[in-house]
Amino acid sequence: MTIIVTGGAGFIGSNFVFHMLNKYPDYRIVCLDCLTYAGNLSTLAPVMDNPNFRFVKESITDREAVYKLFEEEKPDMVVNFAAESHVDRSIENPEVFLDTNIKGTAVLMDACRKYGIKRYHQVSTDEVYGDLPLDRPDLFFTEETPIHTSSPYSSSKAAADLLVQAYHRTYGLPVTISRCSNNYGPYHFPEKLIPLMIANALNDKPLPVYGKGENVRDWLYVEDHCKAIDLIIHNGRVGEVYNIGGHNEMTNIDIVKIICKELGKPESLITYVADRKGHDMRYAIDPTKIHNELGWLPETKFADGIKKTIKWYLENKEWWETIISGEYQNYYEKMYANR
Ligand code: NAD
Ligand code: TDX
Repeated sequence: MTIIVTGGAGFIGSNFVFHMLNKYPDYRIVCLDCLTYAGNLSTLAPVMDNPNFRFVKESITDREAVYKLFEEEKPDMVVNFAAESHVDRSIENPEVFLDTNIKGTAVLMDACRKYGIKRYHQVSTDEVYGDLPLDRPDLFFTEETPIHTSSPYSSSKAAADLLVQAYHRTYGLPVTISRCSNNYGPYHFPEKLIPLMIANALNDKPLPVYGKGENVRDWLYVEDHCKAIDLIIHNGRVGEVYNIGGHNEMTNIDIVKIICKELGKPESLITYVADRKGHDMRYAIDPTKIHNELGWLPETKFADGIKKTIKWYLENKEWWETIISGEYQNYYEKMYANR
């Protein structure tokens, strides 16, 4: 079995590469990643010498490079994690989101059509469903919830999902789609809420909470997401969408307070800043389908997962300190200068 994992130098993709190489010692895992600001080759250092692993630095939007890779590797499956993934960046500059998230997905699927494939899996997000109101805790996203996006990021992911479904119906491509809630864990890029707050708190820097901090996200430990995708690509039904989430809804402000407590830092570091434009209020996944069909359940409780995550950031300072210097610093200063 040869699997092309795109975006494998990013947060979830790298965790998936580790999971697959560990669990399936006879699989060949080929990581296709063009190493944007969010991709980090040092993340993959532990598997670089593994004979079952190959890293290829190319963009999923480069048709020629993608076709060449398919000719060389003749993959059985493709799992597409590669994307521009940060909502705030999409609000600043949507264009690259359209290019990578939409066009890149089409190029990958064209390669799958041309060379044949057993499964194309699209890693999508709960953000394609839009948001839920805070005063209706009885409402959850199911696979039947209409697509109703808020940001350029989520719109580009929704467009990609629609293309995936179109390629299934029109060309009979054997696809699956998963829509997961917010992940957290090791190798999470420190522009996202949890790693940003950990890094800032450790540096005694202000903790910028958007708006009133009342927005709710449904947090899932990254390993649980990887296990769900593993189940879907092996046992999921072709043409289906599977929601992934662990019924772990929390407000942003509660998350930040937990991080302060775990690190022994004062809550006075919390700084309320201007809200994100078009900020989604609440995400909440109904994971009944993946539980009933594939027996998936999240294994990591938030109380344990956040401790493990904080421990990882304490033990891997070099990884994130390198990242928050350089180009990222310019982005950070620009993002927060006017808030
Ligand atoms: P990330 O930003 O950490 O990593 C993205 C990776 O894709 C990077 O390694 C980057 O170099 C690579 N990449 C970007 N553009 C590329 C291109 N044109 N060609 C090849 N590689 C490219 O993202 P993440 O948080 O790990 O998210 C991975 C996937 O999961 C994305 O598709 C995202 O939409 C989805 N998702 C993320 C979350 C979350 O909470 N992080 C939740 C649900 C779904
Ligand atoms: O500094 C911050 N302050 C703050 O209050 C940041 C970076 C975020 N926030 C808020 C915005 C959100 O309500 O925290 C919440 C989480 O923000 P992000 O970490 O940026 O994640 P989110 O916008 O929810 O999107 C994430 O989950 C779904 C991923 O980045 C997406 O790729 C995924 O599809």
